[in-house]
Amino acid sequence: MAEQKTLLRALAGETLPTPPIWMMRQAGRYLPEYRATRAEAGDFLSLCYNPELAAEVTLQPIRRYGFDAAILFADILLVPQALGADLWFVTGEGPRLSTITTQYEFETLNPADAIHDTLSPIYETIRILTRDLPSETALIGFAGAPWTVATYMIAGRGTPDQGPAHALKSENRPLFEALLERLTHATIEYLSMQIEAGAECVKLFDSWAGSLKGEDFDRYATEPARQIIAELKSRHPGIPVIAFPREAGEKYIGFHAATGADCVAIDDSVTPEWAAKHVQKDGCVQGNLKSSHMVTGGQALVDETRRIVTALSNGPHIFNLGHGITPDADPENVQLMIDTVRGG
Ligand code: 1CP
Repeated sequence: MAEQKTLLRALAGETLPTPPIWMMRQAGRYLPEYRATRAEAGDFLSLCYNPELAAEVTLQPIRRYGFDAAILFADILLVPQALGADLWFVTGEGPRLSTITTQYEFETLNPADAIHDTLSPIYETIRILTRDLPSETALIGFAGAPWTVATYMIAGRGTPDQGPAHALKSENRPLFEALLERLTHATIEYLSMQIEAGAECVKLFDSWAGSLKGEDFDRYATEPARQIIAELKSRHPGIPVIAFPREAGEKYIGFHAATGADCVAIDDSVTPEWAAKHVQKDGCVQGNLKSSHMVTGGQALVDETRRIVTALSNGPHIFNLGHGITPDADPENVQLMIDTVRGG
């Protein structure tokens, strides 16, 4: 019964004796079996659009570790591609996209509801996973939040300070807002189809939310998340949503209520004690072990894992890292983290 999956119980607000656990980027380059399947696929995007192989890499960390949730293998930048942007990955550097900085370029984009032709293999990956996942493992779908995806579309690449997106926001606010609105609608369409295909929960990654300050945060991080969550919950009553406004700091406070998210994921720049006091009172909290412990391991990993479990034990909690695991992580340290969470 779906209700008995531990991840869904925590999302419904239950305080469990042992928190469910999964890990951002759990299918990834730190795993030799991922590297092998990726080599078989050819390149990263071919892997994302190959439902059999994408399902395979989604399942690999579940087989190896028995995580309580699987996250669909895909990428937040598939949405800009489905909207008509060119997308490619430069080995060792990261993503590159054709840029949207003028009204003319914006008008070349497809309408929000025209994304499904490109994204249909992703929905097929989900259908395979609903068949092949163990019955106790929850399936998480995801998308990037509009602001974060826009930062890549405006700059044409990842940027340390999201400078080009901030520049467009101040120089041509109507165009910037039109782009965010297109992304808000595309994200609703995309996540809605993921839910119809079998995703039991969806997560909204706003990886660069922390660079939005004050009112900008409310307008471009909180408000799009609120719109997306309201529409998803109206189309799919009861669907749980995890929001991750990374590095939101004080803005984590009240984010559940302001957006309707069932769970707020926190990064490692806030302490679990602070989150227990200020954020968990409003609902489930996910996080927040530093990813570097997956590289360094040892007693520090055990101590910090126990500290997080204890600090967040009086309310609903999903154990996770504060951000994605890195390629240089040692797979044995992941096992040590899981054993510590489950074994005390
Ligand atoms: O070389 C490779 O194999 C590609 C590395 C990789 C992987 C494994 C990329 C490129 N994306 C992914 C998968 C991915 N991306 C998942 C799959 C599920 C899982 O977690 O296991 C998810 C949820 C994402 C989400 C994602 N992609 C985010 C949001 C989360 C975060 O990490 O902040 C972002 C910002 C991206 C963009 C992206 N895709 C890939 C890279 C290297 C980046 C970051 C680029 C940059 O800012 O420089």
